[in-house]
Parts: sequence; C-alpha cells; structure tokens
Amino acid sequence: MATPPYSPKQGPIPFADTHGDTNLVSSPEQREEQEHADLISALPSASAADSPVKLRRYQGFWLADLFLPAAINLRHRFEPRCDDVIVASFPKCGTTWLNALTFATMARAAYPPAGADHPLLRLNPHQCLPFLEGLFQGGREAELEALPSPRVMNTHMPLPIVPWAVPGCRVVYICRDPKDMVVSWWHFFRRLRPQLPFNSVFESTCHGPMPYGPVWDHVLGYWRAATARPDKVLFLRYEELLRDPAGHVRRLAGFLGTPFSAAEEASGTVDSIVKLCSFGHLKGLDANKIGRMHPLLPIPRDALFRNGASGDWVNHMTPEMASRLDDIVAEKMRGTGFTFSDL
Ligand code: PAP
Repeated sequence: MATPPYSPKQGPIPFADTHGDTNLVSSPEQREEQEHADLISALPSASAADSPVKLRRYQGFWLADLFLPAAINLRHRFEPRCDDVIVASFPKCGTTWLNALTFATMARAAYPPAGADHPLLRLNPHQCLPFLEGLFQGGREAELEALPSPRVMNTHMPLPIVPWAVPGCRVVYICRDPKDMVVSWWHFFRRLRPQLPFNSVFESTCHGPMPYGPVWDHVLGYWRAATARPDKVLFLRYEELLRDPAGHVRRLAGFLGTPFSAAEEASGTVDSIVKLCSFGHLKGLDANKIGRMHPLLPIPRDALFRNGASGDWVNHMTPEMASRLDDIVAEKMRGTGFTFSDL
C-alpha cells in the first residue's frame, strides 16, 4: 500500500485539469511492449469479429493486444491506496453515467453539484477520471501517483487484472442487461465503422472473443467480490439506477463513507447530483457534443449519449436472438446465484 509523498491537496480533482485530455488511450510505449513480449506472444490470440483488433487471452479474458502490457503492469505494479475508489464496468454498461455520479458525489465539497463552475459542465465524465489501462499502456503510472487522495479511477478491466482492488480499495461496479449492452456496443462502434453488422457484435457476445469478455465472467467476478465484501464492492445495475437514481446516489455516498448530511439533504444536494449527471443534461452540454473520444479512438463524444434507456434491444433483435442470448447467459450463470432477471 502506497504512503504519501503524493500531493496533500484533497482529491478527487478532474484528471483532465492536471494531465490533459490524453487519458483514454496513449501511444504504445516501446519499453513495456519489449518488457513483456515473450509472455504476450505465448498467450492465445484471436481476432474480434469484423474488427482489425487482435485479442489475446490473459487471466481468462480477451484483451486488445494494445492493452496487454498495460494489463500485466496494472496487475503487478499498481500501488493502491486504501482510500482509492475504482469505477469498474464492462464497456457500454453505464460507465459514463457512473463516472459522473461517483465524481460528483466524491467531489461535492470542492465542487457543489449545483455550482455554475462544476467540472462536469465543461468536461466529459471520462475526462474527470483517469482510465487505468490507458495510462498504464502509455507508461504513465507516475501521473496516478501524483494525484491527491482520495483518488477515483476508471477501468474496464476484469477483477483478475486488478486483484489488489478488493479488499485494497473500494470498487463501484455497474452491470447491464447484456442484450442492451450489445445494442449500445454496436451503435457506438458503428460510428467508426458504419458497415459493422449488428449480427457480428451479437455473435461475438454469444461466443466470443470480445474485448474484455466474456461479459458473464466479468460480471460474475465483481458480483462474487461484492457478495463476499459488500463493504468493499458496491454492485449496481444500470436498470435499477434508471428506476431510482436518487436512492442509488444515497447508497453510493454511504458506501463511499460520506453519507449526505441532514443539511445536504435539506438543500437538495442529492437531486442536484442526479440532475447534473442525468442523461438529458449531460447530452446537451458542449463537452459531450463536440469533439472525439481520442485521436486513437476517433468516435464522436456524442456517441456516449445515444438513448440512455433500457430495453432498446427489442428494436434490434428478433425474439429468437433475445432468447438465445438469455439462454446462454442463464447457462453461464447456472449455480452461481446471480441473475439478470430481476432487471
Ligand atoms: P463506455 O463503456 O464507452 O464508457 P458506457 O457509458 O458504459 O460506455 O455506455 C454508454 C451507454 O450509457 C449508452 O447507452 P445506449 O447506447 O443504450 O444509449 C448511453 O446512452 C448510456 N448513458 C450515458 N450517459 C448516461 C446517463 N447520464 N444516464 C443514463 N444512461 C447514460
């Protein structure tokens, strides 16, 4: 566990304010690629369907080749602090929303959520949190070290890649009905490759390989950790968050050890956070309408704010496709106690 000398200033601070907007993906760093070249080349490899991305299987998960050195270094080198907060998710399951809610909740003393100069009014939620694999991929771990505590960081990595997170840190995880995840994934990457067939994303989800997948193992790893250590892992569902955002913001604050005071309740802080981070509000801001994710991921930022609802899969899948995916998920989850069915 790391001890100061990091900056004594109170965290979290918006990451882009201190380290610029290059958090998502960095240029490959030769040193790290060489360092793990033997290990990486020995891993099973495959191509993601209809994608030039090469994947390798590491610790039971398919990861983009680009992120392999990062995954290895993240696993072995990261020095967690006991007050670190990790926002974790499988892609397209509510990351952007949870990043915004967690940042707004943790930083509410320095940045009142109804304030006119709140960072989320000028930054995309992803710019507020360092993206762990993006920084490690560029050999930029030192930037994490320099952040004041408490830090809040984001990752899509499955738990075996960040084994120090539980019980070393606090983790907030969000899952989503895989059917809606597939739809969201397709719409997102279609902005980069308009010809991407829906069916290829669907089949990759069903049978893999898929970046960060299999999705059920991703979910199950964090769910089991949450079951064993509910004080360390808060397991959320996108659909439940949609139904009761205020209730979940209260849960989140309590889990983080900073429940809302009576004065905060009376002044409407919870509602201000919910409103600040709501889909309709974020979608309308220039920070989320203008620009692209990153030069290496040139998808427009507005692609992160498409529909913001549950159940859109009915408009994309036949009933047969839906029940096929449901059956696969049920089979994978059999005997675990976990189900998506209470969505
Ligand atoms: P990421 O993994 O690339 O960060 P992520 O944020 O997890 O993406 O997923 C994007 C989905 O979250 C989109 O879903 P959709 O395609 O079904 O519409 C997006 O609309 C939704 N989303 C983003 N922000 C919010 C929000 N504030 N409230 C509700 N849903 C949101």
